[in-house]
Amino acid sequence: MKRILLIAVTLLILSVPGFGQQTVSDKDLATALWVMSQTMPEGFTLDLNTMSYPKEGLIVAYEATQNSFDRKSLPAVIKHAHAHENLVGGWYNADDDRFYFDSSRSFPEDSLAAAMAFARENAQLSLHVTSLNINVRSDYEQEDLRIILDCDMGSSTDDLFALMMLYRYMDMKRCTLLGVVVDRMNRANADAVDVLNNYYGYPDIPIALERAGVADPHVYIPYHNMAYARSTDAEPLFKRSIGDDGDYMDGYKLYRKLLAAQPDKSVTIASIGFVTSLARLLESGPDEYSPLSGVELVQRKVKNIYAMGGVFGDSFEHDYNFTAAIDFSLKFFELLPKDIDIVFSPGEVGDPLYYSAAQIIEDMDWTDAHPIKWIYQFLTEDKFQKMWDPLAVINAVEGDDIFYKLSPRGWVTLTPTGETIFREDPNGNARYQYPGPEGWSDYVLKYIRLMSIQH
Ligand SMILES: [Ca+2]
Repeated sequence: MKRILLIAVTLLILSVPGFGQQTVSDKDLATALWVMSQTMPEGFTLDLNTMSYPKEGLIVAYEATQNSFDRKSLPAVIKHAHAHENLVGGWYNADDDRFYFDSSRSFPEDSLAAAMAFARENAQLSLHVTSLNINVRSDYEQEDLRIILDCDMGSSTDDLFALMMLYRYMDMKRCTLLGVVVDRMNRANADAVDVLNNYYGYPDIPIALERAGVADPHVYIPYHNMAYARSTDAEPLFKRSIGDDGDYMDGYKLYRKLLAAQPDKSVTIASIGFVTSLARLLESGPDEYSPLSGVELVQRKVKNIYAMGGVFGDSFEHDYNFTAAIDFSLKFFELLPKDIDIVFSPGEVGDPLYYSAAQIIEDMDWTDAHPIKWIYQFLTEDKFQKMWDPLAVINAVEGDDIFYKLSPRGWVTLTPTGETIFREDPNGNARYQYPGPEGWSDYVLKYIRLMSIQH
């Protein structure tokens, strides 16, 4: 009977719009919050100003109210909330079967970097994204992560999102993007990367182009003209650092230049396209940047490789990235030093990550002139492209086994017909990502979307 009464009190309090704390005593509020904890196992955020549940916001708890999990703790939580943002969060922790209360702060959803910095200052494990209803981990180690992105920009749109995620990770100081190798032969594809570098605020990141790679790869979505988009006044829509007369280094040359300048075993390569530039790097000899051969340089400087590619599950479809340039790929597999870890994100893992054109345009509605949005508005219909490439970037930055599981260690060999064959061995250098369980793809897609809405 008492419980029913409490619920009634809570519902009464919450059902009156604008029923502010002036008219609800802190004692009643504590009662209401306690009832909510008993009846809302999914958790809640309550704005004490309006007595309503916010529909948006990155919610971060204050460290000061950490470990408030019983009814006695509520007055202190409410007091702290009144002195700060008047926001109280509640969440159930299945690990210890307790419901925790926090005084919280809300950041705009496009301010992830600021919210993340605050969460880390406050020793929080995660922050809550209200509109997407997901929690994002904030207790990561701040590593000195140095990444080279090797992409086939210009064929599929997932490369755009992989690069976008790297800029966002840099906003959060989670990595340094040393350079972008465009493993495609048309300079327009490098110009597109130049546009993205500028758009996302990193105009000086070096870009290189492959000039002896795959001659005529299949293009799923042609967007190489994005770099030359013009407004109705015929003005260039997007800024570039490298003008039409400017030049790009060869892919393998930029690899050599960047690797030579880095500490030993410090560079992560995210390979989300062909491996032609990597093969040419491994075949290269000493030059003005390093007296080492390509193999020696990679062995000394590279820490690990995260590659989108490979087929290890039940699918009979051969991988695209390796088969499109099989001779280069065979060379890459042959020459890659065996002590360098390589993690594959097979196509089937990314297959459920469908980010629709309509959703992309909506998520980027905060600006008119956006290079990725422009592609979806003017160059392509929805071709049901999946977000395969961001997985390799996410794994590279977030760490192994965080965004679901990797296989045991083993060795991967590539056959001349493009099959990737995995042989388990605890001493092997290779692992591959397993397809996620139910709900996983929904989470990952929302995570990518969260990055899209940042600005
Ligand atoms: Ca790609």
